[in-house]
Amino acid sequence: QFSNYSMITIFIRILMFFFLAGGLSIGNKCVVLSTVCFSLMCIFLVAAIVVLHIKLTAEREVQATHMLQSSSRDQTEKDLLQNSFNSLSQKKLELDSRVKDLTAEKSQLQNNFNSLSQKKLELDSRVKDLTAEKSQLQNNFNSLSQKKLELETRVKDLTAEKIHLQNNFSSLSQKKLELDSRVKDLTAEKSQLQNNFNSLSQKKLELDSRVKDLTAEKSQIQNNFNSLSQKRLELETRVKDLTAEKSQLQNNFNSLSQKKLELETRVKDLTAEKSQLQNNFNSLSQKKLALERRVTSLSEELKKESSKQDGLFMSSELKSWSDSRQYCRDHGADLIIINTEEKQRHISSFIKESVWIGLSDTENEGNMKWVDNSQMKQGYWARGEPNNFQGRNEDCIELMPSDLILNNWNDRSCSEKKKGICEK
Ligand SMILES: [Ca+2]
Ligand SMILES: [Ca+2]
Repeated sequence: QFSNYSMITIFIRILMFFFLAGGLSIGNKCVVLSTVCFSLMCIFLVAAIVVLHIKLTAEREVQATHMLQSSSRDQTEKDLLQNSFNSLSQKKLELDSRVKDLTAEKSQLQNNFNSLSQKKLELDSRVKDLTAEKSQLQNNFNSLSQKKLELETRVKDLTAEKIHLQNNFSSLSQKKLELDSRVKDLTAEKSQLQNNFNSLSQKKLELDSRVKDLTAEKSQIQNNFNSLSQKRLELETRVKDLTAEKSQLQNNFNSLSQKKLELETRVKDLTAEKSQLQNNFNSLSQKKLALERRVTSLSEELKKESSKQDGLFMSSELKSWSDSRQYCRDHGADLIIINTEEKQRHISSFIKESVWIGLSDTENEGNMKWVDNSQMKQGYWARGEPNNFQGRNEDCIELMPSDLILNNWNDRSCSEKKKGICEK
């Protein structure tokens, strides 16, 4: 700075020298004055600069001192700051670590948040469903409450009914006990009745058998009754004729009575005549009976004659089966073969006694054969026949007209004596 001031002083002295030298050399007073003025101005200017410069220097020194002091203070602050900086760096590291941890934690929390959001959505959906379900359940609950009220009413009614039924049940139980007792008695009675029923059933079976026999007998009697009815009709005709005759006689008698009234004298004679007529009537009645017997015998003969026309006739005497057969053969015939129901009915209708027919099992026991050696196809056996009765050797067959028309054959011992019925 000192050199700077020296140089400026030297520069100003040089400039004053030149101006002074120039003014003197030229010799002009104005110019010398101007130069002097100018030189003075320069001097003042330089002085101002110097003063300013000194002032600035002083300020700079103060400032430097001040700066030194402040620099010392700054150093201390800097140390302090350095320490602070170090501790802050340490804290920053810790904070970085902390930030790192927090970032991881935040990431974890973000994931949790996402999953929770997902769950929340699901739960929202679930809540929606549950709300709908709850609404449905509320409706159900309302209807069930309604039903419950109805059921309570029903329960009340049923309870009353139950009490009523309980009473009925009690009385019925009492009655049941009585009925049980009654049932016991009835069971004993029933057992007794069952025994009675069994014995009656047995008797009924016996009676059934008896009824069957009686039915057969009745049928036979019916046939006899029919033939007697026929005879009765004939006799009724005869009686009718006789009644007419009697009526005629009655008329005669009436006219005679009339005449008797008119001719009392002739009464006696007429009475005698009447008596005579009565006798005549009696003898005529006798003759009528004789004629009826004659008619009957002629009918029998007529039947026999018609049988002869069929080629049928009876043997004349009682003989064994073989002798009867021989009788038929001697008359150009043989014992009869009955192989149709019609023939069985026809023969049973006019036979009056038991007769041999042309059937036997002489050759082979149980194998019934006709006299033409043909097998029997249809038998009209009486009840229980053929039976070889009581172990006897019954091999020849008889027809018994006293039995049923279609059940009147019987096996007999061939040596029994009977008439036979022959067929040409
Ligand atoms: Ca036999
Ligand atoms: Ca027998």
